[in-house]
Parts: sequence; structure tokens; C-alpha cells
Amino acid sequence: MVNITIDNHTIAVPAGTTIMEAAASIHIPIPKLCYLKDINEIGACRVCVVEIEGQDHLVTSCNNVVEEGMTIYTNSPKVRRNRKHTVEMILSQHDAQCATCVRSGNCTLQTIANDLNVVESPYKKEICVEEWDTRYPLVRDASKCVKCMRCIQVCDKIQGMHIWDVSGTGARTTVGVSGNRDIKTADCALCGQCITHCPTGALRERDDTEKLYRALEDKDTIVVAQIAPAVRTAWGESLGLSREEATVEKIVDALRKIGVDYVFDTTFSADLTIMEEGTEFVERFTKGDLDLYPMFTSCCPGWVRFIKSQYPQMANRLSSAKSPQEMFGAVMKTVFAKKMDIDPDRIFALSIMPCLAKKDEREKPLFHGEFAGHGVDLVLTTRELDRLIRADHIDPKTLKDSAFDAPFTEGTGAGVIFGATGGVMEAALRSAYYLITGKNPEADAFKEIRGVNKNGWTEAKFDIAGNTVEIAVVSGLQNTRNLMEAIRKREVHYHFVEVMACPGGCVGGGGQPIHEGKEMASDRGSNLYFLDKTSQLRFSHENPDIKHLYDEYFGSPGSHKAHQLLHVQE
Ligand code: HC0
Ligand code: SF4
Repeated sequence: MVNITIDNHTIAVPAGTTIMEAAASIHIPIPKLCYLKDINEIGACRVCVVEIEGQDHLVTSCNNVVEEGMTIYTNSPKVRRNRKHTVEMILSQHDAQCATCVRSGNCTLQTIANDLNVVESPYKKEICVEEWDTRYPLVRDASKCVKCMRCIQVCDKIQGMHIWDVSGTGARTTVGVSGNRDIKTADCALCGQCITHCPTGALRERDDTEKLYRALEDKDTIVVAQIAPAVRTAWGESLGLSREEATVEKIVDALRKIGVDYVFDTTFSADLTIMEEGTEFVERFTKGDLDLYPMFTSCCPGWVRFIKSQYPQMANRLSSAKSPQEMFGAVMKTVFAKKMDIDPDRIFALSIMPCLAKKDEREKPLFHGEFAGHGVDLVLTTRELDRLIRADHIDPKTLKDSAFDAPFTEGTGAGVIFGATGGVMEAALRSAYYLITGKNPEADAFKEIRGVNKNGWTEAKFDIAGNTVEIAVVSGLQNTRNLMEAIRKREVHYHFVEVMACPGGCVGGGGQPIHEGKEMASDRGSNLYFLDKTSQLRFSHENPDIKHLYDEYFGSPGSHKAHQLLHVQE
């Protein structure tokens, strides 16, 4: 142990503890702007400086460790002056248009400036302006960048994509797309992790809310919405609702109040995906088609972008099943349109997703008979949903539980867990077991693959009717790259692999509410497993609305009709 004094408190902490951690252990919070535990510990912003007795220079507390006998001051006059000066300098290069910023109220720079009582900007403003095509799903505003380097570090260390880089020195230091590339051609996976780790409004999603308002204004248009599994775990976080209060049924109420005509649950089409993907897996598995092993899940568009750009030679191993979002869109423009006797061109299909890459996935065309267009017309993130609710001045506390619409009302627990890492695999195995043996397994038979594996991937073997099924589950793109290399070098062998681009799966998606310095995926994932545990139905193949859809329209999973609408035609 190391003995130190912080602000006149004498404590002993383990060797290797940083000054910031030591202070936090006795409830002395030190302000910080760039620091992110295990990701960005470079002391770039210098907001976290402290004074050490006997030393002339202030030191950054995030990346300096305690030494025996150190006497530390976190709020001496020198520290106070220096910190305030630093923040004033940062503000001199920051376009502080807080009234029109998506991060207002949830911006680390705003909080620190307010906390330090910065009430005027004494320095001349020198704002960096940079061209950016704001039609791209990922938007960067250089005038709000504080050069904290978090985006670079998250994209490098967690996602292994190296999209951002720093250029210039001193006051001219700036962050941009690496190698002078254009973001549109830089192989960005659109996972959005750089956005959720940005402390300011320098990175954000393209705001598409106006497109919804235009559709709502048009009296001829019928707006149908779907809500993704992971949205229910997070939408209430920035609206002041507790987890218990923030039910998915209240989102249904909110969307109806906003003017949406029909509201459905993506868990319904997650069940449909399981029927198609599970059938495809059982076919590949029983044929022993080794060339196509492992079969990869295909529902995460960040991962699909990744494999197509990084491992194109393995892209043929993706399941051909469309994602639940796309299956839902296809069903809307065909089965639903026919059932309601409406022209599919009048249907405007909206998705509420925890994801940025879904905005790109929806661009895929859909052709069916006379219809040529898209299954999904608009994707809004969970954050945009929250902004819609606030914009209409809906008091979240007054929302009531409201049921999903018919005829696609039911979603099972298996569909709900799609939003957490391992969930798609678990749901698929539950139904694959049934397809192979004709019997249901225990609903929790495959639970060992649950949970966020931060540094690697999870593998398991299961016996199904005397056959061993070898599977792997991974989330986060650097982990994924490591797994892909092991597969490529034949160091590992699996039949079926689930990949989610965002750490922890969609619950940790790039479109979810942002919490400074906190990773929420684990908590949100546990919530989905709780919802599964308490569901009446826990097997996709038992969803009565799915059975009905096959009886009435598709015939059986993997049928010609199903392939036309529910699988990618490439
Ligand atoms: Fe996901 Fe999905 S589970 S990708 O994370 O498969 O975005 O929540 O909606 O489509 O269902 C996201 C979440 C989805 C899809 C589903 C899948
Ligand atoms: Fe990197 Fe993901 Fe951000 Fe693209 S969206 S720059 S891949 S972190």
C-alpha cells in the first residue's frame, strides 16, 4: 500500500493507483474531459490537473500514479486558476451553440464549464470549420471537436477500424478521417461507438426526425412503426424514467400520440428471422456443408459492412436471412398492405433502432410484383425517439401502457433477447433444437453463452440429438477481427457464429442514450434476459402470429415465397 494525503485526508491505496482513482475513493471527484477508463488515459485535455507539494508543475491525475508520501491538492488556488484557464482556452476553439446542439444538457464540456463557473469567454474565438456531407448517417462537426482523442481511441482499440486520426500540431491539431480519406469510402462500419464516446456534439447521427414529420403531415400516408428489442432497455434513461417505468408499451403510447398509425414490435420479425435462419442452419448442418462453415448471423448491419469490407472472401458464409428490421419492412409492404387493402406505396415504414448502421441497411431496395422501393422508409435512433417525445412536450410520466397493433402483435422472449450479445444464437438454438428433435429444449438450456465478453469471444458446444454443435459469440469489432483471423488460420472451428458490431450487442448500440464514462450494455442486456424469463412464450416457433403468417402466406420456412421476400438476393 502507498500512503498519501489528498486535500488534507491521509489514506493508503494500492500501488499503481492513479491520483484520480485515489481521490475518487474518498469521494473527491476530479473533473475530466478526455479521460475514459481503459480507453483514453492520455491526459490530453489537462482539465484533471492537481498540485503536488514540492513540484512546480501541475500534473494530470488520470495517468499519474500515487507515490509514497505524496501530498496532493485537487483545488488549490493554482489548480483552480489553471483549470479554468484551460477550459476557457478550449471554449475559444469551440462553437458553443448550445441552444441548437443535440448534446445540450448531456455535454461534458458544458457541464465542466458550468461547474467551473466560466461565465464569459475572455479569449478570441478561433473556430475550425470543415466540410462534411450531412447526408451521411454519421455527422462530424469540427467546430465542436475538443481534440480529446476519444473517437480515435474507441475506433482503434475497441473496434479496430482506425477510421479517425489526428493531424497538425499545437493549436492547429485536428481530428479527421485517417489517410485523408472521405468517410464514405473509409470502410467505417457505422457502429456509432465514436458518437457514444464523444464528450460533446462533435459527432452525432444524421437527424432524420423532419422526414417523419413530413410523412405524418401527408393525409394519404399510413405511418407504421416497428420498435427494436434493445430500444426498450434504454429509451427512458434520458427522459427521467426508471427501468420499471420505461416499458415498451409506453413507447407505443408515445408514438400514437405523435401521430403514428400502427405500432408493431421488431421482436415479432426477430421470431420470423429465427424461423428462416434456424431452418437455413439446420439445412447446412444436416448436409454437413463444410465449405459454408461457420454460418454467420447476418442481422447486424455494422457487422455485415465489416465482413464485406474486411473479409469479403468469407461473406458468402453469412446467413442469407434478412435482418428483423428488413423482414418487417418486407412484410409491411406486401402481406400487411394486402391484408389492409392499401397500396404499398402509401405505407411509410418507420423503424426505431438503437443503431446507426440501420440507417444505411434500410437503403436496400425491395422489389415485389409492381412494388419497387424500400421495406423500411426511415430509421430513427433511440436518441431521436427521445427527441421526438421532448419536441411534442409529452410528459413521459403520463404515458400509459398501450398494446401493439394486430395482426403482428406477439413477440417471444427469444425475439426480445436479440438485442443482447448471444441472444440471436440462443434464440436460434432453441428453435434449431426443436427443428432437429421435434421437441423443445429447456428454455434456458443454452444460457452459458449469455453476458458481455469484453476481451475475446465466447465458445460453446451443445449436443443436439447426438450431434455436437460448435458455436461462438462475439461482439465489438476488434474482438471480431481476432476471431476472424483465428477462423481464417483454422485455429478454431465452429458451425455457427453470432457477431454484433457493438460491444454487448444492440443494447450498447451507437444510437442509444449517452452516459458519460459509463458502459450500459451489461445492465440493459440483463433487462432483456429478465423480459425473456418472464415471457409467456420463449420459443420463436411457438409465436402464434408467426404460425399464422406461414399458414396464410409463406407456407413454410425456407419456401420459395419466403426466399423472395425474407432473404437477400445476391
Ligand atoms: Fe438489433 Fe436486430 S437485435 S440488429 O441489435 O437481429 O439495431 O435491438 O432491431 O433488425 O430484432 C438493432 C436491436 C434489432 C434487427 C432485431 C436483429
Ligand atoms: Fe469507427 Fe464505428 Fe465510428 Fe465508424 S462509426 S468511425 S467504425 S467507431
